[in-house]
Amino acid sequence: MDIASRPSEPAENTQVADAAPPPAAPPVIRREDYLPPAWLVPEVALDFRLGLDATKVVAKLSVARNPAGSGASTLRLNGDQIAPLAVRVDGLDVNDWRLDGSDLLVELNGEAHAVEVETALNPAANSQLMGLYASNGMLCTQCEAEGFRRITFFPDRPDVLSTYTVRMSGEKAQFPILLANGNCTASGEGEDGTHWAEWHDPWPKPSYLFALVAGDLVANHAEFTTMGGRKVDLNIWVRPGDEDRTQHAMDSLVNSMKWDEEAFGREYDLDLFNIVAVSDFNMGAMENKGLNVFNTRYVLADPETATDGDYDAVEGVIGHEYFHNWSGNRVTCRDWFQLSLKEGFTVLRDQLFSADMGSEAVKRIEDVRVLRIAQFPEDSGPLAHPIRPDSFQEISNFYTATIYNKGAEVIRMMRTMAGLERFRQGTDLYFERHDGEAATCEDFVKAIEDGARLDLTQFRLWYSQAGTPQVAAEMAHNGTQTVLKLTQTVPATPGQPEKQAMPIPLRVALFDRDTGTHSGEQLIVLDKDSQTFTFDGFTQPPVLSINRGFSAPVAIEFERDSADLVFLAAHDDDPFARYEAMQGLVVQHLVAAVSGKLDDAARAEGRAAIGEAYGSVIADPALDDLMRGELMILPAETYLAEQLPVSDPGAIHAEREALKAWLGRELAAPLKALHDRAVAVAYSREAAARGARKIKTQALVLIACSDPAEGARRAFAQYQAADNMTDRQGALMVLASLDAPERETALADFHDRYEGNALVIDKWFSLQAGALNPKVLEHIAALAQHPDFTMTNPNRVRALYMAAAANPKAFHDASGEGYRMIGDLIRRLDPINAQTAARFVPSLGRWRRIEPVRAAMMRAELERIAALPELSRDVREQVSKSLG
Ligand code: 0A1
Ligand code: ZN
Repeated sequence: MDIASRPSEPAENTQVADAAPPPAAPPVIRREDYLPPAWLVPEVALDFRLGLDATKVVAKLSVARNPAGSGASTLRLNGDQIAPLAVRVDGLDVNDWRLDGSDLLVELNGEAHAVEVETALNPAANSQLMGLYASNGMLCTQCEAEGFRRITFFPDRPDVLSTYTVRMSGEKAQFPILLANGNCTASGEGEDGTHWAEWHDPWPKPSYLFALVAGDLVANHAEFTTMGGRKVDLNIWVRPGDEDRTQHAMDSLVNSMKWDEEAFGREYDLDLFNIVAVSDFNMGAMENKGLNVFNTRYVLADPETATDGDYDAVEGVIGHEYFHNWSGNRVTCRDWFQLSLKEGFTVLRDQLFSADMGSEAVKRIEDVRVLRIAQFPEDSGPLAHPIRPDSFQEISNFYTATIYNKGAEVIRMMRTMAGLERFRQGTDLYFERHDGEAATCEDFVKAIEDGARLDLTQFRLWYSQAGTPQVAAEMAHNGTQTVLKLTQTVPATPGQPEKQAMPIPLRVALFDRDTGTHSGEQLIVLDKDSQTFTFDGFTQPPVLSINRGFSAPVAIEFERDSADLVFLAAHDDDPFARYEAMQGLVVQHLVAAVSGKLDDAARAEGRAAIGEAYGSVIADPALDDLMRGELMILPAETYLAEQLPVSDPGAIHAEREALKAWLGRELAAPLKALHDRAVAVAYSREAAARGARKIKTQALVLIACSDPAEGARRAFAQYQAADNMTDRQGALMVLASLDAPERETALADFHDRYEGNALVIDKWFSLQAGALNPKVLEHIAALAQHPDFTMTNPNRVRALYMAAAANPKAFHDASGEGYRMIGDLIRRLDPINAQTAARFVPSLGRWRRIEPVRAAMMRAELERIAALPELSRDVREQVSKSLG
């Protein structure tokens, strides 16, 4: 356990423990208070003597007064849970240093000095997984955002850029491989079975990009030659035995390197690129310069253990981290309020990359689905923040769907308005202007403005205003002209009661209902509260297709006949719009149903329209199966809840499940035929075979909803015949929700078959916790006691509890047991891993949008957490904002 979890005990490992309980309200850090650093650190040399439970660090900083700084003589070096064992200035021991909280302050008189600090760490006791920690016998680091200060005292802020030289030594048997950023410049044998290595990174970087890894690792090796002719050694390092599952990651890396040259003109800039997979990791992966550290789940993949979705995720995350080499590392952030500068842009880059590697249409639909499920609720809840926040208490809480995914959407809008060629001129200018700098979001917007020749004056509001704009559309037709009236409202969010109108680029097309065609798509920009747009050339009212390709991250409110949606679902030539029409059809129906607005006749009519559209999707020979699968996905319950000011999750769940069962009955024959057809397709990684696997499980889900016995029979057969994880997991997911004898047999088989494979055992936990089984809460409670469950591995915690929190049947159970379970988890996990614990708070924080009985129980859980005397800054911030 990390020392941070035992604040009252003496620091056995010399890490300092705070004796006092954390303050009730952690200090608020504000963007407007930014000041440049008084001191810079052009160079740093680190010496690590490595041990799993005792590591010694000597840091030598060459510091120089910042001409743009305040001129203060005090050098502030941030620290967190560490103590200075020795402090030297210009080679001499000094005693007049002070501690300010956990920061080390040293008075300096000259213009430049050499400052040396020694610290000692216990990586094995570091359960927070920030700073230097042990994972499966290896040592690794995680420094973003503020983890470097848990290793040594340093100006741990992204606008201090230094060149790093790292020496490390340790037992050769325990740590045969020694890695850090940049290139290995020397290595050798030491005494008593030790060895050492020296690494140098020529590129100045902020401390959050520092990394070190030591352990027993093997590499999949490849080479890449850049467009400028540089030969780059590529290595993907994993634990011995895992190397056979790294080829997809390697292919993805090579594709990423090539793609960034072609799409953005970005070339790699070192002779070596290392990726290391670790099994204990708080997030997905980390872009440390030349030494990316990855959660194993985004590296390891083979058909037997990884689904098609897992393969896509590996490709996307490998791309994302690689693209950070330019958008994040070469041009970094001035301060953490600018996080979306690197994250929003890099997410857009990884989305475009994945679209180019596979199906652009399917990728766009997937990205919008993620935005709606993860970001829309954030934007309409107590934790809403602009993509460039104005304040925070704990920066780790701001690695959000808003910063990442909405940030990407905002940049995508600039791209749409500029056109691809001019957007590229904008990004070229951005990289050229700011290479080697710590930049701001404003710098980015200005570069796009200048390079792409766009006026983004009003557009900057997208950076400062939170909340998802609602766009109400009304259409009138007078025989010759069609008038579209659009009205925007940006909802009030915490701290932002009043909003201004933002420019909203909308791709629109008007369809002639007789011919099923339109005369060309237009881009209109709604930039006032209310505006009308006039279209000629229609003798009868056309059918409006709006926000095609999801050109703006807004919610469109447009009352229309089901017949128009059925028309668009069948005829729209924009694949996203076709998906949107299907979604709209179901959303309109289910929202009316849960609002008690449907009598029997209206319900039957609504279902018939959905059934018709669904039937055409199943039958349409022009659709490929990947796209067919997208069109068959029903809107998520969280997205349905978003449509209502206050919702009853029980009613939403019941109505949605009833619709699934109805579809299963109504379309029984075509669904069975679809399943049979898909079962006959042999495994391959080609699009057609992946599409077949996707619709196979979708058909199975609906069959099982209407006819559980037939569903269990088919699912068990699919499970037994499976020669790949996509089919096996899909079948097991269906079985896990059923009360059938096959359920236990298949679950036991799955566990036996994959015992020891942590990523697959994670699936075993998730499938059960996410199941729509009547006994799901009992199952989760039993799984929490399972010998394979542990609170110290974030993947395992997420596998069980994130799946549970996302499962309406478990989380929103009318008893309130689901809320208690997540409340208990947060309390127990907080001392072990505060960052991961804080990620569970938003699910409870939605209470204001939930019907009163459940809302009271959710709120009570938050209050129970808030009442704890000792709480991390991470959880404290999320809970207090959720109650506030
Ligand atoms: N920059 C990484 C995300 C990341 C952030 C914080 C971390 O600390 C545990 C780890 C990773 C990315 O965007 O991929
Ligand atoms: Zn990132």
